[in-house]
Amino acid sequence: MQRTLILLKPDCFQRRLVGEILSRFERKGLNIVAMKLIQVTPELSKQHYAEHAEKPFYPSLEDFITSAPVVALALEGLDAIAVVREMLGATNGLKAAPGTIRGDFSSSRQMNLVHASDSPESAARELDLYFSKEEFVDSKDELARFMR
Ligand code: FUP
Repeated sequence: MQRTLILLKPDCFQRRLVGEILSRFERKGLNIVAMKLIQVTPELSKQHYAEHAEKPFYPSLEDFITSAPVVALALEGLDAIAVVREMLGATNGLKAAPGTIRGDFSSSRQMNLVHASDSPESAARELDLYFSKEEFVDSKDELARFMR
């Protein structure tokens, strides 16, 4: 089992696509093991996007990611990191294949709706950036004992 860090970005929140996109992850069989609504600060953005900090597009990216709330969540499942990246499609919504989240809902390179960790190393780093240990729940079926 793997865990991966997902951000439903400001465009997702403002376009009221949060439910639609969470639903896709749930229907795929991934478990939500942590989730919260937060406002990303410039400091958090710089940590999150450290690898892009010197790129020409970074100032605009920071402006965008801090512009409105995001939903941060952790998904758990078999091969979850690669499975979620497949579900997102290419970074640029204009190039993402139909059927993927970005392919179906985004026509922008910057406003591409969702962030997802791209490797086990970035997942570990990003999960740590957004969640403390206490914020994760056990994904096993706690309701089984209430079935009657
Ligand atoms: P991804 O892993 O698919 O989120 O894409 P990257 O890590 O390459 O880029 C991070 C974010 O920077 C993307 F979500 C969109 C933004 N970006 C731009 O705005 N312009 C670019 O030329 C490349 C990326």
